[in-house]
Amino acid sequence: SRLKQNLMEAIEDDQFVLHYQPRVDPRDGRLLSMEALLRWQHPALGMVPPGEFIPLAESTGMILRIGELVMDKACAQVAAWRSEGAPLVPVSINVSARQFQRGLVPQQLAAALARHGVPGSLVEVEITESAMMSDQDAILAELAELRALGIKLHVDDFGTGYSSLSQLQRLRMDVLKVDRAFTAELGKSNEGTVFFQAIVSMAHALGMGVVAEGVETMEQLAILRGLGCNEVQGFLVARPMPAREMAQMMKRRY
Ligand code: G
Ligand code: G
Ligand code: MN
Ligand code: NA
Repeated sequence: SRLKQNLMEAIEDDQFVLHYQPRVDPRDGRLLSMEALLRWQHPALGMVPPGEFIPLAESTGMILRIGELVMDKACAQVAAWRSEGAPLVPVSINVSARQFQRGLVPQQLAAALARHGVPGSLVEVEITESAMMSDQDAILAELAELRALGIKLHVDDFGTGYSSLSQLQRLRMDVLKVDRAFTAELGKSNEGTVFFQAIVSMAHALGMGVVAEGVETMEQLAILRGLGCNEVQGFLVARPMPAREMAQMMKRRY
């Protein structure tokens, strides 16, 4: 297809860039970490959002090469920020089920960290809840290897799959990123808040942190602060932004 051809050119011509979205402490707005989000800057089509090309990249296997590029770009950026003297916070990258199925994630990421002289403690990996449940044994070994590199593990889109918190604890996941559908319910209904509260208290009891995704209103933020949610991410704080803007935010710390 045309899109597939374009995607192959994008890999060759390095048309991918990462944008970064901050995660802050809901108590004081302090910058704690950030998520790297892939963007495709096509010379004619402009900015193509990931929703329009990740599915094709996955079905064609191109996600394996693109995923490697993402790891390299994220580590290169951390190294660049470091040399500028910006106060660093961890950067999380998204890794899809298809990438984990190949079994190359730990060695690819270890290579990217080494190439750029970046410690594993500055990189985190997000894996969707559904991806983790599909092939537990194979993924378990890879997650253990990532952990050995000092990399923290986040469950992305938590609440949309069928995992139990005890399974996730067994997999030694560090952080639950609660899907934005649940954040959207905060303040609308009592059940929405109660649901979130139950997740936070169980996650904390099991030693996991909680990130709320898709925080868009002051009311959601206030509720999340009250529930003891560890980090918030969403348009209320900032949209995903280019590395240059992110550097300014890092220097301000807010
Ligand atoms: O940035 P945006 O909201 O448009 O991202 C849409 C989806 O694409 C999100 O679910 C996100 O997890 C996914 N995505 C963004 N960047 C990457 C990436 O680098 N690799 C993979 N596998 N998925 C990504
Ligand atoms: O699935 P994942 O969590 O990786 O998705 C991240 C995506 O969510 C990014 O593409 C980002 O643009 C989008 N996003 C981030 N903050 C918000 C928000 O507050 N509201 C909505 N609707 N989308 C958001
Ligand atoms: Mn994510
Ligand atoms: Na998510």
